[in-house]
Amino acid sequence: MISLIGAPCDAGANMAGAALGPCALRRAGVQQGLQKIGCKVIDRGDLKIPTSEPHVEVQGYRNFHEVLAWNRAVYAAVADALNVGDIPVLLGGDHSLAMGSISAVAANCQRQNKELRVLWLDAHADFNTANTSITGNMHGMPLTALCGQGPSELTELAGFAPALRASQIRLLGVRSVDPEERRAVRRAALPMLTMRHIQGRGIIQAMNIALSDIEPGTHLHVSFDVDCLDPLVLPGVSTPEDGGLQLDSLRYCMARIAQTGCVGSVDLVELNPAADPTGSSAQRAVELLTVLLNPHWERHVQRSFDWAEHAG
Ligand code: Z70
Ligand code: MN
Ligand code: MN
Ligand code: MN
Repeated sequence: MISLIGAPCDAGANMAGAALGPCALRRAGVQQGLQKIGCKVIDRGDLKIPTSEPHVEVQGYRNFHEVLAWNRAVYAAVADALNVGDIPVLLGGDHSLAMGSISAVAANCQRQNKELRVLWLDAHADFNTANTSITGNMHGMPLTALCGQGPSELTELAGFAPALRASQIRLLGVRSVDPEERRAVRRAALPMLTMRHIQGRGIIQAMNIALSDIEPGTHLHVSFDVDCLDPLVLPGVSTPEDGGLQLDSLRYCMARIAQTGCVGSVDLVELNPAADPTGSSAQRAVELLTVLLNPHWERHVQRSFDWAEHAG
């Protein structure tokens, strides 16, 4: 069973709008789309947070209290879904929410003695701390917190820290890294397939590398920041970056990931419906999610393979 969990939060983002994501994804038919391909889906509705002191910056972390409150709520909801054996699909909301969702996944994997891998599809590396960030926006910081850097309220959501080692992460589609963030990425040896890598090797090779050493039985968490797509394909984001993935390429990535049979949890984040009033961005995001979660991925993969081979 797939558990849809809405988290209308944009406290971690650079502008308002991502909080409209869950509503727009439902309007684009996320539940029906997944049911149509044969998934059982329960929509658990939107999370709420207690009203906290708003808009306070704590040691360089903007809106710290709201972001923390959202992540505690996300942690609890994702943990509940995993406990009953569901596949949680977090409908964001901005990408700071991945601290809560992946912390819950890491705690669950630890209890069940399962390997955990995180595929992070994103234009950005999201590997800032307050010290390296130019903006203070916490959607640029979730991976550092998960790797144990930052305030203990964030790093210890799982009950232990770090929730993740850098070697468990694969970033895909990156093309915007801040200068100090780049140094941190290198220091941590964070595995990253940038757009330059993908354009150089081709998408087939890039996915071979990204998925090369996944053992059967691994829990695969896919953190899908929709700004990994080219803004011409998906304009509805808060931080568009040129030179992103084309629709066919990402469809192929999603099909290859589905083919592992290991997808155990998903974040769908950073959709900003206010930046695309046509609603086509939400529809594209939903369509890609249905490729990722398709229980009949064999046919999809064959079709995408045909395409990818011709594209070279
Ligand atoms: C920039 C920062 C970011 C997502 C934008 C942008 C980070 N590196 N992350 N959108 N998902 O402000 O730290
Ligand atoms: Mn992101
Ligand atoms: Mn991003
Ligand atoms: Mn963004």
